[in-house]
Amino acid sequence: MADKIVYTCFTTDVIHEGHLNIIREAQKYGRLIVGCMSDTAKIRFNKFPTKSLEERMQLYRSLQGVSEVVVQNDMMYKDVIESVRPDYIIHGDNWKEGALAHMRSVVKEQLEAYGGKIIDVPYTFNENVAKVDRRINEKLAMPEFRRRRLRQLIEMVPVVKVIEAHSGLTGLIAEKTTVVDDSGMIDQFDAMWISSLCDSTDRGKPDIELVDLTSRLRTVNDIMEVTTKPIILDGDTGGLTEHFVYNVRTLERIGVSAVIIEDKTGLKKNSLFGTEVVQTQDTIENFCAKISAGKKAQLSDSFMIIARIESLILERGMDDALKRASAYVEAGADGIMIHSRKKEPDEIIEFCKEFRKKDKKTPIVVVPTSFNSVTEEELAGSGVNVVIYANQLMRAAFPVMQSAAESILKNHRALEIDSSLMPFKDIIRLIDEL
Ligand code: SPV
Ligand code: MG
Repeated sequence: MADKIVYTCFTTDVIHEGHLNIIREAQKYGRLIVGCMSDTAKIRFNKFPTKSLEERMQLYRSLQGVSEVVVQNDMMYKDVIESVRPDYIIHGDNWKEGALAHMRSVVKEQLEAYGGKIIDVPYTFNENVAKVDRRINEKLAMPEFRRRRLRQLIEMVPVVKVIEAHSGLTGLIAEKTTVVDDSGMIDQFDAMWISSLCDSTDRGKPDIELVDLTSRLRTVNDIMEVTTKPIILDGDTGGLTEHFVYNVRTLERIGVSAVIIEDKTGLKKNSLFGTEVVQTQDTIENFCAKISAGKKAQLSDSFMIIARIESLILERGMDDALKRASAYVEAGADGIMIHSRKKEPDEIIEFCKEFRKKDKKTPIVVVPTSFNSVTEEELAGSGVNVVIYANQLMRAAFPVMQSAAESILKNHRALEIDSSLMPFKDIIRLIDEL
């Protein structure tokens, strides 16, 4: 037994009874090596680090019964299985279900190739363990933590994936949805977009800056109450510069990570209408002044003001878009959003490549609603840092709600539609109770 190697991987920032139990059990089989999941891999599990990799390794090393700590970069254990060649991998039996079950089967196959074995120990679930998890989430939801998380993510992952949320419930979907993707990796969204289009539509109002910031903040607050992920607010035109400076302060104080403002003026219409409606682009000078004033008003280092360029939407050409991008960065913008309503991503890719020739660093944000065939990988390869799925949750919900209403009206009862509806007990599983 003494020469056998037992391996376990920890993704945690705080040790609780469950981890201690794993260590205790592991020692019955041999010498325990603990893997410390890297930040990038941990994020894909929806476990944003509150401690650095070094701090986590230090924490694991300090535990009695741990003989060595190594970094695990691959969530599917490939790197450590090759380097450590453990005789046993020990894990809580919670990995027999959900997205983790896939990971277990990949690990099992790799181990069995050379005669290694999995040890499943009953997952420790009690009030203390739940409290530790809750505390981590509460910490992550604090304004200081949440606000800086977007900048951290931009540094940590190849592309930050953002999904629209317009209510507490859609916030929970953004927060908790975890899948095994086509490449066999576990994945989740990194951040949330509070779209002016969806926030207005949810109130039955047009997307013309009619819903004021006070109302928008209600949505932000509803989402913040039940989530930890960073928030990017669609700030429309940013309004009057004299108002924008106050709004920057408000947003950073409550923990919003970024506001995106677009270079339009007058009555704003949604960009997806393009040139079918009258839309006026702001002058470079005015918009730069707005960006600079916002940056000057800002108190924290982490809040981002991202400048959105409407030149391609308004068919003003690539040169205008690129000229504006440089000017906005010069004025202090922390990022550039370039928008297009073309079906193909070509003009977006061209913009990114041209922009990156001169500017390697400033984050680029895109919203692939129309050019939706392009993959995150292709966009990242062209220099994009943040991809926003700006309205899909609302568009998914609306037709289903409408057909439920029609079915009840047609049949004068709810029986016919019931089999297409999610039982409420499944919906409320998303909702945490204290
Ligand atoms: C929004 O989601 O409100 C946006 C993105 O501004 S778009 O609708 O594509 O203009
Ligand atoms: Mg908008």
